[in-house]
Amino acid sequence: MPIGDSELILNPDGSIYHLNLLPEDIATTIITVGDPNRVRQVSKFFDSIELQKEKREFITHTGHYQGKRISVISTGIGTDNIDIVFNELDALANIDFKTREVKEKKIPLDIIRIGTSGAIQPDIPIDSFVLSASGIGLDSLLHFYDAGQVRNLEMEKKLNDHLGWKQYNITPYAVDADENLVEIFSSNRIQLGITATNSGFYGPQGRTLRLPLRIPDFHDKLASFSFGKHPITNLEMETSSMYGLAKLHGHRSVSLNVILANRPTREFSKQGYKSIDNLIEYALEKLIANT
Ligand code: R1P
Repeated sequence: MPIGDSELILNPDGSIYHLNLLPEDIATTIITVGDPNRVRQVSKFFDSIELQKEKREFITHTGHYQGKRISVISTGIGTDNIDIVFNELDALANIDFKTREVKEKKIPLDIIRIGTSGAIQPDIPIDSFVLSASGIGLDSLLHFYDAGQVRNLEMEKKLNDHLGWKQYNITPYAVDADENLVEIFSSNRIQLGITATNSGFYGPQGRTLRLPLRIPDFHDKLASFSFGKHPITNLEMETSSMYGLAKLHGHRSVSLNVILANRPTREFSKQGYKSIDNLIEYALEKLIANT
């Protein structure tokens, strides 16, 4: 059955609705960044750029870095945008836009997030790097998909028993990163941890400006959880849903973050752009050496 016009939405030029891209516009190795300005910050390292397209917050540059074709695309902020970006990237790779049928032979993508995040453990230095071995979703995105087979149900159970947040109608999900990509991007320069993702920056990450919060021990509960070798190291807004949607579609995904804020020590980076540059260079180097 062809996928209907209202479900797979194409623009008049045949490009996919939000990303504004044609199937040939993307590489099979894709770097995602939250901030649209960060696309330029990544592609400035490329040897050549063959394509630049954009619509809304979704900017894409495709080019070559040391012989490897790479696309870098901005997702904007949050898991709602990750839903759009990951579904549309998969459609570009695995749906025939002419027949509107899913292709028989699937093309797997490698999707690497280069993001920024706040640490919730006091000993994680500002400007250091964290690699998310797993993502914990305080957001609800994955609950809308039949995702039982890609979730880490053992971690979920332990976490939900530990948090006891059912009283607030919060039931986090957990998904692991792709194991091969974790290995590829690991080194003594990057700390492995569990990343908690939520659908907001202030209350949903335990920040108070003027509004009182509902969960008094939000950070303490998260920071005192560990599973296997790792504690929850950091909070941001994309990783859990990336891991879930990548696995469901048969793609590999890993999330790397620069720690710009340390929440327990109340510090914030004074050299954010430079530290992000350092993580971009680190990620590109690992990508070329190992994939
Ligand atoms: C919030 O300021 C944004 O920054 C972090 C959060 O996950 C959220 O998207 O990541 P990026 O810098 O990649 O956008």
